[in-house]
Amino acid sequence: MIMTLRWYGTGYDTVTLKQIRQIPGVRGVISTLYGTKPGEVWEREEIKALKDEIEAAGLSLSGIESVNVHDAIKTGVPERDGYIANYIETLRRLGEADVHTVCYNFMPVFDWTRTELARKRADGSTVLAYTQAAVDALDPEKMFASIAGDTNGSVMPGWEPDRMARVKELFAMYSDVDEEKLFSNLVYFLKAIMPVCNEFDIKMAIHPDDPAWSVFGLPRIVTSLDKIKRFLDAVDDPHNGITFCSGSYGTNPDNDLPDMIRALKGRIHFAHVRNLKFNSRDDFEEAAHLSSDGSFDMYEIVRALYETGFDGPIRPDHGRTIWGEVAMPGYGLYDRALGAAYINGLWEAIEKSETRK
Ligand code: DNO
Repeated sequence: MIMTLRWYGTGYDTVTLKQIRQIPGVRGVISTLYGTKPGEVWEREEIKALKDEIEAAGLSLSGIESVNVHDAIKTGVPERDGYIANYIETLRRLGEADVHTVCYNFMPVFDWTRTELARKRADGSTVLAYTQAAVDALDPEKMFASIAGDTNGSVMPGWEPDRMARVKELFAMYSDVDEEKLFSNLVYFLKAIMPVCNEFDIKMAIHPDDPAWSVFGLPRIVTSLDKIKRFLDAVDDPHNGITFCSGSYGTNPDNDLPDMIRALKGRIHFAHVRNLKFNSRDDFEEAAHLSSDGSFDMYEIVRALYETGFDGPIRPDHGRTIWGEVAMPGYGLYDRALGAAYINGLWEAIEKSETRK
């Protein structure tokens, strides 16, 4: 595995490359051109500038999170073909720049959904949290306003204000898109992009729906092992793979995380490793990465990745906000650095105990 940290880019992130370089074992960053909009073709010069800046800091650009998919592709309207052509061109340019891992999602309207961005835990840290009751009671158009006050001035991925201003229009676009239609639109998209992925060895890593069930009645199709297997089989190419995000699949306690990792051997191209603490089935909060702080067995998760020969980029995921840091919720430096160190520790211990047998 290659240990990485997500980095939004100079001007967007409160964390610097210099700081990331000092986290033991972190070799690369996962980044994006944060200023681009879904559907745009990425400029070669901008890709190069991003890569050069990262490499000048002694790190590598280990993958892109995300090249976002335009709503026309997700909804399957006739304009999708033009947007798919743009997506293919962006992939070509990334391939030419030697980028081989691309994360994206196929969630309608909202990317990940949380109902609180700063829930206080007993240790005084603040974390992202989700309560189903809050979602049920909320008008989706007010979703953004309800959390906007806690973003610490950052633009949250998937929650860009101009996108949120169009929420009503977005819901209308998806009004006749059910799970089957969304699924076939995903398959159509993947079939179209596989040739360029093969040409440049680009591993596509779909991010799961978070939480792993329908919110506001919108369809969700990347939530469980059966559903993943269905779309991996529909486009049976090793470049069609997944981001294994423990915190997203883990929102549904019926998902056995280590078991899923084993079943998806070879098709996991990127790993997001984090822990959640369940207060009830309908209420969870993000915890420190350490197993005992939450509800997941992080040792078993990392062990399953190790045993299946996972060699792609991995990153600690959302951290708690601690030590007075002011950062994008979930994406501060301190707790993610602790997470990276912890995952590295688990990996080293597993590797040594396996190779010394
Ligand atoms: C949240 C992230 C997601 C993820 C996208 C991938 O923190 O895990 O925003 O990056 O869904 O496209």
